[in-house]
Amino acid sequence: MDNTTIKTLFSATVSDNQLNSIYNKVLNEERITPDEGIYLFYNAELSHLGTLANYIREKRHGNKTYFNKNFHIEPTNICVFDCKFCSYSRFLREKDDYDAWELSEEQIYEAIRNYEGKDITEVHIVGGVHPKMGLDYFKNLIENIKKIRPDLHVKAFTAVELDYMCKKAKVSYEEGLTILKKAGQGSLPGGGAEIFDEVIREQICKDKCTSEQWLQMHEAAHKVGMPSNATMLYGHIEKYEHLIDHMNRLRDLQDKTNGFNAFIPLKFRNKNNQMSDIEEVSIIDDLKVYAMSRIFLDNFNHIKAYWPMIGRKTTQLLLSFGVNDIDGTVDDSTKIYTMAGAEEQKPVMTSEQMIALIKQVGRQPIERDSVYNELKDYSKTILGEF
Ligand code: V47
Ligand code: SF4
Repeated sequence: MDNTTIKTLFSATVSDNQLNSIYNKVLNEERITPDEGIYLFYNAELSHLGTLANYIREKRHGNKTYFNKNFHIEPTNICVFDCKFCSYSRFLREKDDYDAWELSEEQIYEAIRNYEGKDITEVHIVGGVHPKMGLDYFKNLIENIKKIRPDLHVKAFTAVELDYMCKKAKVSYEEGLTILKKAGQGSLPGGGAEIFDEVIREQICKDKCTSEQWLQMHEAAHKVGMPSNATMLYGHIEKYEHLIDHMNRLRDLQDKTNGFNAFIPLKFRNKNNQMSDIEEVSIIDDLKVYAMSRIFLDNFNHIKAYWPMIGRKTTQLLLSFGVNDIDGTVDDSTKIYTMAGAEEQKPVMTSEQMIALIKQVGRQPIERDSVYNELKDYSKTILGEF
């Protein structure tokens, strides 16, 4: 639907003047304020949010839907921190637990070698914050990974891991990131952001880096030339006001640096963690949060649905609620969500399956690299041909 048709439809059917004026702002590509964002969250119908988010998505990207060919390495789930929502981490004293792990360097190199000859383009490395794995260790690790596979883009370490490494090594964020960049790191993933509101953060993850530090780390990364993503953990004890505050802090930083590639809302999963008494939110809330992020974050190019967490069917629906990126093939190489009870207990999709998932809902599958250069358009490919 074009802009004028949507405006006519809304003005004929929506009696709330405030809503109508916010809708018009969005359709005129004017930035909405945090108060207007909160108003939409509480008062707009889901179908209206979907229409607006889809309008923005199609204006920017048409039907294009990006994915990449990637896998994850999680060096350890031993972690010095104790985030209440985390189902995955184990303390050092629990090292002998059957589900605690610490990969050796050799095991990590072996994992890279296993992809020899395969057209994978990215390795995503994140894990627990292990007290013995520091900046030197990871610098060396990345250098060796790049020796084995120089073409692989290394997307690595959340701001939480980086903050710990830099503090331990007594270097500034910029110095630490420059060392890792020289070793071959290409970008940062968006994890560790959770919810920036300090009162909520205190309750769900009080001992790891602060919101301010998370934002400073990403600002420093953008300054040294490493792009990054940003996440938001929704669907637990936060309110809509906190989601808008979170996105507003990101929008402000993006105005300053333009270094964020994608925004990724992450749905809280409640299995096997200290917040298991909290019910997971419904799919209606999922659609709403994604649509609102497309509407509010006018300076983020890409909104990503991370399918291993949200599931394949919801990912397909989200392609009409603002999402234009569905992450990668993953190859069953991450445990963060399987341990937290996500539907995807074996997260692996072949590229054929990713293409089919995108095509089934009438979108155009485009393979991208880690910084969104387009590698291949699969819209004309007959499934089964490759
Ligand atoms: O920061 C942990 C989240 C994040 C749970 O940048 C949970 O491309 C829900 O950030 N329920 C790490 N979420 C993963 C991450 C990520 C994933 C995929 C792609 C990218 C990217 C980044 O996982 C953590 C935390 O917010 N998380 N436990 C849970 N129970
Ligand atoms: Fe550690 Fe990350 Fe889990 Fe927090 S979310 S306990 S920092 S592994």
